[in-house]
Amino acid sequence: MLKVRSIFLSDIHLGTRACQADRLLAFLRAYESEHLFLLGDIVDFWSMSRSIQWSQSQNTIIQKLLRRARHGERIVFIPGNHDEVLRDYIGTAFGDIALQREHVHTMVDGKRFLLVHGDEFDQVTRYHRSVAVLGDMAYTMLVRINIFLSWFRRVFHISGYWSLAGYAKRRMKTALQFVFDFEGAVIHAARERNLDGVICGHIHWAAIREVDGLTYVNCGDWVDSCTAIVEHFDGRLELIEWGKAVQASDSSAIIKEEVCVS
Ligand SMILES: [Mn+2]
Repeated sequence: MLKVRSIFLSDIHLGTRACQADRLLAFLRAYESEHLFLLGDIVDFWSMSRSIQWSQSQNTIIQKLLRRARHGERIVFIPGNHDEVLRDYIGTAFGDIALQREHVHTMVDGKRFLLVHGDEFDQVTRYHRSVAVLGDMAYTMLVRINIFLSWFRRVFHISGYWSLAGYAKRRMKTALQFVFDFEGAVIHAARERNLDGVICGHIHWAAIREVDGLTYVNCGDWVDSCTAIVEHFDGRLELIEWGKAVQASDSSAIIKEEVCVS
């Protein structure tokens, strides 16, 4: 078990077929922390209003998180747009997990980061809800096609990691400047509050990068890329690409998952 100071996770989308619960469980078994931040879209109530896909592994994730909180790991849950119904419970606790609208986290080196989900900075989600829901359904479809393609690539021994949803997002980003410059908007919010950076989720695109002198960090997601951010005890932030790390070793994982969630 690797001990880190903090773990940042977002966009797990429990309750959907695409949620990579087994991989997340493996990650949670590998990393232990003092602080664990859940930065939104942890439970996907949007998708569950269409159909619920809740597997045993997804239960185990909830149980593990509650147990970790009970045993002294500090867990803060900031709801996102897919779990916005939980925003009504801001200020209360779920087990030992504190629900907050946002949070300022002080790193070991004294730098202060704004923690948010990020949908409030995405003009489409904020002002064009029907477009956002449609986009969400298209994305779900893309992830499903990708599961099939991964299977196809494995069966025909095509090696290497490749993600259709990731590819589509990269193409969209260049074409549309990804919905009115999401990064710029969150960085602007952090700067206005005199903070050193921001850690968010929402766009399913993990990153650690400097933007205009501040640090932009995105946790990515657990439906496609399987990424997390950790803060080490020396203050170093690391992007863990669990999807790539286990791609070679768990060749049957996706198929197993298909069986267990359906
Ligand atoms: Mn979101």
